[in-house]
Amino acid sequence: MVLLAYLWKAFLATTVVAPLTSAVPSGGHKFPKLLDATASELTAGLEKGEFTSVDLVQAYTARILEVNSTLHMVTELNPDALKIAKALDAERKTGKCRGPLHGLPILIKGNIGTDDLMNTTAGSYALVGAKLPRDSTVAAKLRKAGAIILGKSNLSQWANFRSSNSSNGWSAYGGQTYGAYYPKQDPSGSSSGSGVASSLGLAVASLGSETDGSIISPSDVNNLVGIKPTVGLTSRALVIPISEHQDTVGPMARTVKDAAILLQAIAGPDAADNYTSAIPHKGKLPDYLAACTIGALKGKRIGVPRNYIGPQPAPVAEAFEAALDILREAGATIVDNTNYTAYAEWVRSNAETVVLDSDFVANLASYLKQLTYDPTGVKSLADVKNFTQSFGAEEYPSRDTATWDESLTLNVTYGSAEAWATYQYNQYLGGVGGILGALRNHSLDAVVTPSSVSSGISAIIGAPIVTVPLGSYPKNTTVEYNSRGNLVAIAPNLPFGISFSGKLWSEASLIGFAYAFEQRTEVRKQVKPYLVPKTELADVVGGY
Ligand SMILES: *[C@@H]1O[C@H](CO)[C@@H](O)[C@H](O)[C@H]1NC(C)=O
Ligand SMILES: *[C@@H]1O[C@H](CO)[C@@H](O)[C@H](O)[C@H]1NC(C)=O
Ligand SMILES: *[C@@H]1O[C@H](CO)[C@@H](O)[C@H](O)[C@H]1NC(C)=O
Ligand SMILES: *[C@@H]1O[C@H](CO)[C@@H](O)[C@H](O)[C@H]1NC(C)=O
Ligand SMILES: *[C@@H]1O[C@H](CO)[C@@H](O)[C@H](O)[C@H]1NC(C)=O
Ligand SMILES: *[C@@H]1O[C@H](CO)[C@@H](O)[C@H](O)[C@H]1NC(C)=O
Ligand SMILES: *[C@@H]1O[C@H](CO)[C@@H](O)[C@H](O)[C@H]1NC(C)=O
Ligand SMILES: *[C@@H]1O[C@H](CO)[C@@H](O)[C@H](O)[C@H]1NC(C)=O
Ligand SMILES: *[C@@H]1O[C@H](CO)[C@@H](O)[C@H](O)[C@H]1NC(C)=O
Ligand SMILES: CC(=O)N[C@H]1CO[C@H](CO)[C@@H](O)[C@@H]1O
Repeated sequence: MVLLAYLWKAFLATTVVAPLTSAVPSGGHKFPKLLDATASELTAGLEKGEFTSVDLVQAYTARILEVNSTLHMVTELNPDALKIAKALDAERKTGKCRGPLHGLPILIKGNIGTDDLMNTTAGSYALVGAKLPRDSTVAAKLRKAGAIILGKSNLSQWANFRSSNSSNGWSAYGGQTYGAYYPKQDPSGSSSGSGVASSLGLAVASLGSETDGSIISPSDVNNLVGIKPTVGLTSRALVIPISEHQDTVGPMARTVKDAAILLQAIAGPDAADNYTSAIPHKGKLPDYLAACTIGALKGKRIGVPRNYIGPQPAPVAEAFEAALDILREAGATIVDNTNYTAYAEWVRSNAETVVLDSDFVANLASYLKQLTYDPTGVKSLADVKNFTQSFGAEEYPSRDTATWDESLTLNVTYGSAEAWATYQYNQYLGGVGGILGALRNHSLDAVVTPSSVSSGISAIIGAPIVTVPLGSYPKNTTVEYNSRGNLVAIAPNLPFGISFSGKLWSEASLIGFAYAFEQRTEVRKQVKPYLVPKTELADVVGGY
């Protein structure tokens, strides 16, 4: 193990990751560095009285304001954050601690509803000023766990369900988000701001949402751990939807343990989202933090679906093969070529598009119906489309509404027999013919893939994925742009990750595997952003 771990680090240092810069400064610095600070380090400081939650809010706010004008990752700060921090500090003083998130600032994606001074817009001016009857369930759970909702992060508008020629991380309301590992980096999406903010230490961690790739992909390119939970593990009540069959809310954090803590806080049954009634064991959750053990991979069978992975860029392919050796070294059996038998059919299929299109029309209308105040009067997708096409800042037609045009002309109605048959076809493509078939036929505990390809097959069956940093592009990489030509899609230093994917409700196992891999490789700390905010706790403690 020592030898392989050593080789791995040498491999990263020479070929994949930018060379190690000087180590974290030592000597008398008692505050954790905010770029990498973990929930448990910050909690230890809070408990010892070295700093307060008010200090944390001040420091993170200053960091956000340092970089937001360049990266546009946060659209709104919570005007109540300091007040909430004060109350939680006071509570801690009386000896009450709500748990591992008590007094820790968290950012949430701009489609996650809050009943407070912040707007819930999905990045659209159609929803600025709209009021909700209450917090979304996940936001309410965060508050109950003692987290401070520090602000709303920018996103690909409508969670990337509007346009065929927009760009990742752009919304009319929040502007264009950029990643921090290369100037004008494509932040991926749609949880773009959550990814950039978490990665730069602008909060302890963040929440994103995923329909197909929107947590995993921005975690992949922003050097983060992302958990895409099983659909139904976390409530979607009062989260601006795309599809009830595929949407899920999950954490984006710098370490597997922090992601596990956040998942624990937001998961669980909710009467307002009946998909959560499918959580096994009568809704009793596993202990996700306890699942983080160094021996988690021992004796496990991990598959490699080569046809699904397909050809990869050389640096990713090399790092991925080296990662398989790390997994073997950690005690896992790698089962190669656990291919998906329905792969070619899946590639040809448009069943996912049909499900999302028909869900969106109905699910958006039910979301809008719940608003207690709706200043633009939008009630339906047709209204939202009309608003978007006539409101200048929405940049129509430069950014078109092709996805909606398709949803509105599709004649497969939500709830119809045809919609159900299409959904069932997806259950075959991703099930017997896809990841579930491979898991069963080869007696696997999980499959691994590069994170750039992990989302699709799991998305259509609502299955979970955990991504963890794997490496970054080498110095001699040629810069490539996205299709709109406004973002850098490939460049030196851009991070990429590896994903563990499993059957429904297997989060605890996947978290364990990701942790066992993370602890042996520690890639996150070796890949450095080009732009880092300078404010640290030392700058704010006692300074107000
Ligand atoms: C961040 O920048 C965006 C784009 O300029 C802006 O819309 C937003 O208000 C800024 N957020 C904060 C918190 O300053
Ligand atoms: C929410 O939107 C309203 C209306 O534009 C604006 O006045 C308010 O400042 C926004 N809230 C925050 C926290 O930015
Ligand atoms: C689930 O909830 C939706 C909306 O609240 C409702 O229309 C539907 O009938 C419920 N389904 C079940 C199986 O309870
Ligand atoms: C799996 O897929 C890969 C890549 O397409 C192919 O080279 C390999 O032969 C396949 N193996 C099996 C067992 O199907
Ligand atoms: C479309 O929007 C315009 C301007 O906002 C409004 O005048 C018109 O009535 C709307 N049309 C429909 C069909 O909603
Ligand atoms: C996006 O697509 C629309 C509709 O086809 C087109 O009018 C517009 O010019 C396109 N935008 C860009 C930047 O190419
Ligand atoms: C949808 O439209 C197609 C062609 O226009 C037609 O063949 C099909 O029967 C329609 N389906 C439904 C459910 O109306
Ligand atoms: C799993 O085995 C079943 C039964 O033999 C087969 O139909 C299916 O294609 C297999 N799926 C995968 C992904 O191997
Ligand atoms: C970058 O350098 C590596 C190792 O020297 C080499 O294998 C690779 O071909 C180079 N890539 C480019 C794009 O020049
Ligand atoms: C609310 C707000 O400040 N919106 C800004 C979002 O970003 C765009 C483009 O940068 C600005 O034009 C908006 O004013």
